[in-house]
Order: sequence, then structure tokens, then C-alpha cells
Amino acid sequence: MTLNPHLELSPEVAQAHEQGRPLVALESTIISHGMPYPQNVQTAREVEATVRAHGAVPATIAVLDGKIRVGLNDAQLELLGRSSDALKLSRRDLPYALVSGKVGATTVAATMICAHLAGIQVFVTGGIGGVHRGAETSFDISADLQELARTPVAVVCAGAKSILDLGLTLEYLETQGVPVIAREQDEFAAFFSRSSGLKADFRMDEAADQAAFLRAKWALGLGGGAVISNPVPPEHELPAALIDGYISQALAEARAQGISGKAVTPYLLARIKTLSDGRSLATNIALVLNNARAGAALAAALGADR
Ligand code: PSU
Ligand code: MN
Repeated sequence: MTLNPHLELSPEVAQAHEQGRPLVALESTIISHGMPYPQNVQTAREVEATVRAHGAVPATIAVLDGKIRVGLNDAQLELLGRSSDALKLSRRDLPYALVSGKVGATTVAATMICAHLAGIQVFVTGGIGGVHRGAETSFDISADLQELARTPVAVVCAGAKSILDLGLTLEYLETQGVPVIAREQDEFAAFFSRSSGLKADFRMDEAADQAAFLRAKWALGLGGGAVISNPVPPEHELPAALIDGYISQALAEARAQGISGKAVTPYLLARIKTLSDGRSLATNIALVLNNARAGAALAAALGADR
């Protein structure tokens, strides 16, 4: 495979590629916009270590110095974690980040694009973007959903936050032909809580079954990705009633302040963290680590049959 000239693989990722070892992509917006410093950098390192401990090679993705970096070293993770002006990159923003030379953190959408360019089929994150509450007037629907429809990468996540309208998010994914596969339970996971009250499309607990599904999907030429919903471990779950109160308050504040566009999600995440006195952050970290285990297993299962 010839590598796209805008990509730069780290030595670890390049070697894994040559040896045909399973790779797991990781996003960087969760570092720059999703969590505060220094927990963001610590978590990024722990997630990478967890992927390695479970038999796969981590590839955290960001745009630095005009290159799409696939696999970041310690200094690069630290730079992203400390940066207060990193760009939040979705599909539309990637070329700008390359030509401007600015520091850019990739969202789910942009990470999927870069992972696919690098030949990586599995991507682990915390939660995906989705259809926002009130989208019928704001039109705020994350570009993550369109990306799932077009780019062939499986996204392992703890569902989506109920800052979003989860029912509409599932409807949108259905329309776009994106399968939602649930682990451990029949329901789509609700990020801080296991239960969303909404059924996922399929239940597959085993990585081997998820891998077989993906192979069949791609062999049919259907393209696009899939959502693998992995609920937060029960001991780290936050009660839905508690978190719902914080979410309502954060949403009301965002509306009152006229926050719009790509600033909405980072604003809500930061407010919920403050309102919950840091409890949301502890849950967020626990669920990402849990997703790293499931994602490494899936990458290994997919790789085993290449
Ligand atoms: N949801 C989270 N944490 C996050 C994000 C979403 O629980 O960090 C980030 C991801 O990078 C996701 C992006 O791709 O926010 C979605 O932003 P928007 O809603 O503006 O599309
Ligand atoms: Mn949006």
C-alpha cells in the first residue's frame, strides 16, 4: 500500500504495519477539547498502554506541523494536552489544518478518515457525536454520523451522551445504513449510564462475531463504518437522574449564552464536569479504558483473518 503523502506514521505504527500487527486508532479531540489537563494526557497514555496490554498497537491521530500524524510520541501528546488553541478538526477542516500548519485535534469524523488512509479498521473513543436536542430548529447534527455512513472504520464507544437526542441519533444512523452493535446488553449505551432505554440493532458480545459482521459488510461492498456500543462498567456508572440534571442545566446555559456550531459539545462537556464536581471525568476515563480493551480485542480478531 502506498501511503498518502500527507500522512506520517510513528516508528511504532510503521513497524506494526510492516509486521501486520493489529492497530487501533485513537482520537485527539478527546485530549484537547474533551478533558482538562493533566488528566487528558494521563488518560491518553493509559489508553495507549491498555491497547498494548491487550495485544494491539495504538495509533493516536492529530495534525501537527502540516502532517497527519498517526501515532504520537510523549511530547506530541503533551503539546495537544496543554494547547488551549488546538483546532477541533472534522471532515471539512482537515485540509485547512494541513496548509495552515496549526495544531489540530481530530474528532471522530476526522480520525475515521485518517485511520482509513492509514489502513486502520478499528478506532476507540469515549462517545460519538450525534443529533443534538432541538436539531429540528438548530440543524445541529454531528458530522460524525455522516462519516460513519461513508468511511469503513468500526468505532468502539460507550454510546453517546444524553446531551444529544439519542433516539434521533439512532434514527439518523438507521437512515444512513450504519449498524449499531451492542456489547453486554441489548440497549444502546448512554455514555455515563449503561441504559438509554433504546435498543441497539444487534447484540454481539464477542470480538470474533463483531469481526465476522464487519468482514461480511465490507465484502458486500457496503462501505461505511459501524458503531460498537460498549457500556460503562457498572461500578463507574453515574445515576441517570443525577447526570440528567447537570445536562439540563448545561444545555440551558449554552442556549442562554448563544453557544453554537462546533463550540457546543466542548462547552457542554466542560460544564458537566464542573457541575458534577469531577465525577463525570472519572466516569469518562473509566469508560474509555474499557473501550480500549474491547477495541484491541476487535482489532486482533479482524487481523487474525486477513
Ligand atoms: N462526545 C464526548 N466526548 C468528546 C466528543 C464527543 O463524549 O470528546 C468529541 C469527539 O471528538 C466527537 C466530537 O467527534 O466531540 C463531536 O463534536 P460535534 O458535536 O461538534 O460534531
Ligand atoms: Mn455540531
